[in-house]
Amino acid sequence: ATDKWCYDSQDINCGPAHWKDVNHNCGGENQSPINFDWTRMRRDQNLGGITFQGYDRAPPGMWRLMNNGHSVLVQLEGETVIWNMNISGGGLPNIFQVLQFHFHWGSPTSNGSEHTVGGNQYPMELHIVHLSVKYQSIADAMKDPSGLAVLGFFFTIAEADNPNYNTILAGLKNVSSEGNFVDLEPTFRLDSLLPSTNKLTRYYRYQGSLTTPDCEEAVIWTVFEDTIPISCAQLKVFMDTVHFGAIGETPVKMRNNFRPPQPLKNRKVYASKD
Ligand code: SG4
Ligand code: ZN
Repeated sequence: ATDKWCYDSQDINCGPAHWKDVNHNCGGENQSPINFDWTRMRRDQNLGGITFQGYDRAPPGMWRLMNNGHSVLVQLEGETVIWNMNISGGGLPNIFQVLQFHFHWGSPTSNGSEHTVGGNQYPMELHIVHLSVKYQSIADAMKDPSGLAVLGFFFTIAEADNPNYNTILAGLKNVSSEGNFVDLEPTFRLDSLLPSTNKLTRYYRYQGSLTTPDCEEAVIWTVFEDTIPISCAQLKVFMDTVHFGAIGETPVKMRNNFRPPQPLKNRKVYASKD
């Protein structure tokens, strides 16, 4: 076994088909992402609205934008618990604190979401990763099927730029290589990055995993139907500005950093009550 993995499906040494050799979790029974297929979903009347706490104010500290070699992520600096940004309700078994958010995208000629709906892929997908208040660290939470809650949002192409993404887009030039990071002015609210509907009541729910090795089956997934608008030009900034690989390595544009849908196997997928 090797610990090297990559997104290139053509690469038999490190591509997604090889991830189960990096960690056997990646060949497990509850892997993510999946395709959402209406014929295999059931509506659950207990899946009402999710309560978002602290999403509606600029955080009291810095957002840190980082290139981890697989994605760009934005992490809350310092003790996340004191930020008091969390989600609860909507059938979640606990309160889950915001840890970080990141993106998966495609190329100028192909879409790049991880989840798909009726076989259709979207241009980009946002993941907001939350940690159960039962745990102090992500490492502890990884052993519990309800340790993490990740919210997924799809992007759709719009004519106009989405100005709420300007701070992040402007920061990308500072995280061009793996390991780069930059602190962003914490002027934006997390909810400004989300779909502009005021009630996010339409979503899919299932039990799954992290979508990168070690593919731990510790995630309650919630993927929303309402989408986030972004312009082609803005999407191109992700595709052209950040790279796989550290400084000194041959820079390869970070594109197509998504895992393809995994078999549903014995799982049930639920649709929210609305
Ligand atoms: C991305 O590579 C994130 O940057 C990772 O965040 C994240 O890992 C990984 O995706 C898997 O998360 O929501 N797609 S996902 O299932 O959150 C973790 C970090 O490396 C552990 C911090
Ligand atoms: Zn992700």
